[in-house]
Amino acid sequence: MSARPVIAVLNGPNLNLLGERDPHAYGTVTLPEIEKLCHTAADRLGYDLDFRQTNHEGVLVDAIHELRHRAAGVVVNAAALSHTSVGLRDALAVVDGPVVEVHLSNIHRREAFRHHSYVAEVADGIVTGCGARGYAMAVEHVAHLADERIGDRS
Ligand code: DHK
Repeated sequence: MSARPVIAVLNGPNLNLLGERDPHAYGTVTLPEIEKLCHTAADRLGYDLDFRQTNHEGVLVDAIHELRHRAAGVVVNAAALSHTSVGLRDALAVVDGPVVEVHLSNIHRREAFRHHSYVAEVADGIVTGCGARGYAMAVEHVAHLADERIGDRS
């Protein structure tokens, strides 16, 4: 078992199609490439990475339950579920560590139905519109918040 704390990065529906899906909105970077960016950021900050993607709301809720005590921090791009899922919001509300929401696109510059996020109501921070780099920024910020909570480990 790893001695290093874990940052979880959770991805919701359709994000497995990054690279081919609406590149104007989401860019051309694929999810495996985003995982590498997150891994590099987490590793540099002394964290292991648990990176997941699912197209199923219940699977995402189960993953959050599983990680709620184990993860030092959670980064989440719930994708379309951000705008619809109270269940996901309620699951994130019981996570012990900090939660940072990330979106590739700037959800506030898009259709009105994307402007509200249930996840935002329980997030400690939000990165939106910074593309794939936003994931690395979110990992960095959640690590910073986790470090503050568990005492600076340096
Ligand atoms: C990804 C999605 O799939 C959309 O449903 C969200 C988000 C925005 C993103 O920008 O990463 O509205």
